[in-house]
Amino acid sequence: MITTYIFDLDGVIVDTAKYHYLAWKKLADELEIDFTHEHNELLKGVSRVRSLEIILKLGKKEILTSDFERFLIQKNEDYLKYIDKMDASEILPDVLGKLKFIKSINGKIVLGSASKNAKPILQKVGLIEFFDAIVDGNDVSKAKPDPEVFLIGAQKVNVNPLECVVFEDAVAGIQAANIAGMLSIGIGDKATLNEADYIFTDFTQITNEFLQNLENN
Ligand code: B16
Ligand code: MG
Repeated sequence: MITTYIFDLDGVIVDTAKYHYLAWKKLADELEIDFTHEHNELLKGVSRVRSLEIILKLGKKEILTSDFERFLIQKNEDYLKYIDKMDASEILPDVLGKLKFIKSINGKIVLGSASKNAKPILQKVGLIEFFDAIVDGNDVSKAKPDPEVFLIGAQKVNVNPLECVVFEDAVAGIQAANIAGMLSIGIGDKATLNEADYIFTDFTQITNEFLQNLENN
């Protein structure tokens, strides 16, 4: 029986990918690296450090370790300027309705995100109170597809991974959920997320009955 609903953040609850893009784009321009929206897709669900490695590889640039650290800080400061302006209007369609429904059936709600900025973002959009546990980029040492982030989430609310369902927009996140033995639900493109147990374009396509009757066999 499913008792616990684990949500990824970026691409599932809010679309912060557009702000990551703007902040990375500014840095890439300064480094004279061509960085497009297509390139930004490669960074979804990926850690901050790995994201910069990918961008430098795209531009075939090698930099000093001290510059690497400085660029990470600079990018995050730029990103936080966008986050600071976020409010509840940025919650993706029907996420709030589904969180309320899960609470009404006494389901546990957990965040499982690679972002180190997850808590301020949830605070900004007014959703932090819904979460029984938050696991983010500050808590994990291994990135998705490693299942660590979701397994810690299950542990924090004292449930067996088999009782958990994960909502994810990134392939690596779906793989992490599957490896954890959790039910996986892809939010986004059917072809991209085909390793998920179920796939929906967004939460408006998911009924309350579906959420209540989920089983992990
Ligand atoms: P930060 P998620 C991920 O969030 C983003 O998809 C990814 O693009 C970003 O690099 C990562 O968080 C780290 O974010 O720089 O804020 O620590 O999809 O796992 O919720
Ligand atoms: Mg995501």
